[in-house]
Amino acid sequence: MKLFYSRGACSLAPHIVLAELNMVYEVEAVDLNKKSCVSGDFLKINAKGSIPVLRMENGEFLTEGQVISQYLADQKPESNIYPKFGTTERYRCQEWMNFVATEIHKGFSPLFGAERLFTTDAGKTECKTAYKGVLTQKLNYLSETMGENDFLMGKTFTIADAYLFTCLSWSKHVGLDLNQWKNITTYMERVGTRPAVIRAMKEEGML
Ligand SMILES: N[C@@H](CCC(=O)N[C@@H](CS)C(=O)NCC(=O)O)C(=O)O
Repeated sequence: MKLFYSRGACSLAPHIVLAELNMVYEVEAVDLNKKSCVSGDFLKINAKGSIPVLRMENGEFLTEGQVISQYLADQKPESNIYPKFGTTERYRCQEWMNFVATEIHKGFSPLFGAERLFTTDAGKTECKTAYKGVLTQKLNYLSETMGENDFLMGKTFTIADAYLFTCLSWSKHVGLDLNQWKNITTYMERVGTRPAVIRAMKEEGML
């Protein structure tokens, strides 16, 4: 299997999942500005132009990070990284995955995109301030709900944690100080010291 990624981007989440599952995999970096990679024109791999993309064992390409992580976890159901089919926990995990995708991941997007989307400095600043406010509300909710739990699902690390950790690691790039949420900073340290997380970050040249 091969994961197409961009350093530190949302593709880090399935990368962490690959490492957590100790799968045999390769990674290939994508230049998102040029839409190119060593394999050639990235748009031929994913016409949507976005990472992550997984080339599965059968040679097909699978896109959408949430789905890639679920697919990978289902290759090793004994791993506990994603609750078993038919359990309520599985839907709780999907509930977190969807929250991270739509509220946290896409909550960060305007903070990165403001430079491109707005022409005036005032517009850029207003956009960033507004979206930092929205993200702050989501993180208030997250901090209160997680409490002092080790992980989103309680005691067990799941694919939702790989995704949340990835998105929250962007805070430093957009001037959002996580120190205002002690539960979240402790969580980031806990997840950030997992061997598989360190491995994936090293493979992306982040450490
Ligand atoms: N719907 C996709 C979105 C992934 C996404 O937002 N990827 C970003 C990086 S974090 C990207 O590739 N941006 C470049 C682009 O879309 O041109 C998913 O959930 O996997």
